[in-house]
Amino acid sequence: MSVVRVNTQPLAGQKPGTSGLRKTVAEFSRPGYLENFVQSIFNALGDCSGKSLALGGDGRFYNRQAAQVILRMAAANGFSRVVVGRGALLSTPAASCIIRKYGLDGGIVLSASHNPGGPEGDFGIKFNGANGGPAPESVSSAIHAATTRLDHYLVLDTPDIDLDRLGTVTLGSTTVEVIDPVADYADLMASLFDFPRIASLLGHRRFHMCFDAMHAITGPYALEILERRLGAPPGTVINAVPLEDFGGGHPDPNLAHAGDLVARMNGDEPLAFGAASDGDGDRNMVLGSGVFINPCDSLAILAANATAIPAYSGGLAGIARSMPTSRAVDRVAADLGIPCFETPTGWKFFGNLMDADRITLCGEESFGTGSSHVREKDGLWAVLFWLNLIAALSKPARTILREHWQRYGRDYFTRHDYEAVDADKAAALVEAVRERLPELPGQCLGGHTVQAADDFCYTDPVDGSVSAGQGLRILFTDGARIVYRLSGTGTAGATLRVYYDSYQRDPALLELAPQRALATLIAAGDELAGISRLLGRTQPDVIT
Ligand code: G16
Repeated sequence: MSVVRVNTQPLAGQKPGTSGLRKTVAEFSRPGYLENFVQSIFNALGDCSGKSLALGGDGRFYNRQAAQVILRMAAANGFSRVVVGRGALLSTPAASCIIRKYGLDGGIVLSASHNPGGPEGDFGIKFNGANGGPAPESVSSAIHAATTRLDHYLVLDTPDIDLDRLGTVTLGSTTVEVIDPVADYADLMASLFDFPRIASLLGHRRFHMCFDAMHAITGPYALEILERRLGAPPGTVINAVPLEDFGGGHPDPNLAHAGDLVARMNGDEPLAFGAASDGDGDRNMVLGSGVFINPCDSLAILAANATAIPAYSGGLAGIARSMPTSRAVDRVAADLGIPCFETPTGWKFFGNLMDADRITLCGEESFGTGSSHVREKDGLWAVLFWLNLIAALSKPARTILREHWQRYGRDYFTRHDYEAVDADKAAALVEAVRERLPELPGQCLGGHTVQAADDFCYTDPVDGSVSAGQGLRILFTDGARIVYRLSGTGTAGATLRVYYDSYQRDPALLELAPQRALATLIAAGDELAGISRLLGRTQPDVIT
């Protein structure tokens, strides 16, 4: 077993996006592509000797091969310990849990999240730090800089190890521990929630639920927690076996892609509660009987009722949401008299606030909700939070939602995605709106008068780092808002995201369909940016 130094040269385009490096499998399989990026992570960390890592991924195509390469490279770079989930599996929140629980120096998570998988699909790799959270921008920039000046990588000349057997293997001077990917995470959940109470809800003859794991990583986690530990009837978890191509589906928990769940919710025996998670287990969608609970509302409701949950019974230090997320949670924070932070899109921005005990809960419109129990968003955690709430309040999810709107008013929200558009055209569209920002205040767009317009810039209150260019905000005098930004997670062309939200207090107008409630704003947003004209798209590809 010897360390081999392989000469290489920088490969273009290895700049981490919103959440690590996401590319097609074809791109990742190019000779040296994965190795270059992994070596750049290690170079950015400095001297790796004696350091420890967690390793695992969402099980998508190329996950196993990549894990073996990373283990050989970690050994060659001097890591003393790598903790890897059996089968090279770890959900994103479980990876965060393991980094924190075992006091590791960081972790590598193999995932392209909700993007499709398989040989024709996407792959991804992200680095998390010792706090268990996604690398902050400073670390991502250092990794990217390292990719541009790489001339060699190190790899141990050794065969693959058996990742399907629990136990310890030695690779050179590195100890590789293959652990159960589920147990630590399931124990953590049991420590946060009132499991006996949830078990009694799940055992109630009139409460039926379904969890759709979408053939992605949460299958084994949901089976262990919902069916084994909490006693939900067998079959509660559907699509529970992780598959390398997610069964040909798109592991994105929304109404468009979680078709099996939606069908069950609306079947002959309608369910009281439904939920789904994504490829790597960090996103969640929750449905009540006959209602979709928007992630922005979900965050607000969890915050408003947090003290009903054992882990949060002492109250919340503060709350944070990403900028495009509706301001529903701001109203709760104001009511509770706790701080509310507005961060750029990307879970990495919440880490500092949590580490400094400034926030307990946080969330994003992109189906992400979480708390300081780990440093990633956490799909199953959100589902358990809802179940605990339903049990503690003895009310169905739809009643909890409606009562929340009656008390706080409703923030109507929708996001329109224009996917795989020409990157230059998308950039030009955003630039054109940016140039118009100074002239917009006072103008009337679709019946809404602009109060302010800016390009969101965030100064981290903990370390003072500044993140500029985080999305264009058009704020209206009636409380409505339009946000334009380009996605940082797509792999084909560009994805333009346009977010619309408006506030409604009138009790008689709280139950409209969001597209209807926001119709004038949507027309104004299309008109202002010239979406149909410049992109040639008359309809968004995805509406959430
Ligand atoms: C990632 C990030 C999220 C972000 C989402 C969408 O989620 O962790 O913080 O909101 O991407 O980002 P964008 O709008 O730039 O595409 P995930 O679940 O894809 O890892």
